[in-house]
Amino acid sequence: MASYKDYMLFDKLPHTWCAGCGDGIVLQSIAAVFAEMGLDKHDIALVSGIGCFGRVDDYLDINCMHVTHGRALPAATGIALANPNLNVIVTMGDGDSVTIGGNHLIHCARRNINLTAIVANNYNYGQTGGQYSGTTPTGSITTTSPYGHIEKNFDICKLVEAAGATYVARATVYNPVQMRKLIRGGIEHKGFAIIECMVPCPTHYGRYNKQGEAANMMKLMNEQSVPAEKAKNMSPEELEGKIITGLIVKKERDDYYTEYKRIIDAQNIDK
Ligand SMILES: Cc1ncc(C[n+]2csc(CCOP(=O)(O)OP(=O)(O)O)c2C)c(N)n1
Ligand code: SF4
Repeated sequence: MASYKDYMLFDKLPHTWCAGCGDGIVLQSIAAVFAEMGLDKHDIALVSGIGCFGRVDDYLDINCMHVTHGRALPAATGIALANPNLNVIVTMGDGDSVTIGGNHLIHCARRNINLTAIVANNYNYGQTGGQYSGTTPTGSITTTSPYGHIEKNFDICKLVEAAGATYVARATVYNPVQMRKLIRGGIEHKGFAIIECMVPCPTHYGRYNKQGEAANMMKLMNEQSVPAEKAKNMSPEELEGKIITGLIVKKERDDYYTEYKRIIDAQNIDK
């Protein structure tokens, strides 16, 4: 039985993340799922964007590509279409995925590109000093909203569901067992899968919003969590400020490559 350690580059440690950062829990979860599934390293291609979470590829002993901020999804789309047999994983922060890269995200979901997007949502731009992003909750203090953020934040799962994603899930680092299960489900799913992983950034978001140390931030996340099944029977008012966790969407629809191949085959076009 493989171990998560088989997929890690331990000589690259110690990592660059701050003490208490949630990114390491997501990294370990990803490597553990590779091990659990017994994936051959050559069958995995991981594309990461820029940011604190974008550093996950530094510590993984698999094929990785580190691309520009907000552009991980188009790079991964190219890989998924060129070699449909690969397990294509994309790791992005909330800034990367739904702020600078939001356009790519909705079109990947709409097209149902066969890849697994893993988004570490820490409610801010961690690496550049804690500026607000598209997911920063209204009223939060960040370096660019010192009097409280006035904008309405994106709900990543609702956004991609509306755009056509066929697998949508969310977990917090308080519950890594659930996180692993959902990441595995995403990799096994054929089509666009996204797992939003809620992670604490104690250095910026936690500090500015007086949420205490990482352990406290994790406890808070757990208190705010509501299982997706239970949330179905709750009103929007009851769900205000809550984090809906678990599998939110899973449906079957041909992925982009399958649709494309069908047309090529039907018209007998020379490939
Ligand atoms: C095109 C471009 N714009 C801006 C930056 C500067 N930049 C680097 S990391 C980052 C924020 C990353 O935030 P997020 O994606 O949420 O990841 P986190 O650091 O929070 O994990 C920004 C704005 C950049 N590298 N490239
Ligand atoms: S700045 Fe925030 S997101 Fe970045 S490593 Fe530190 S705790 Fe993690």
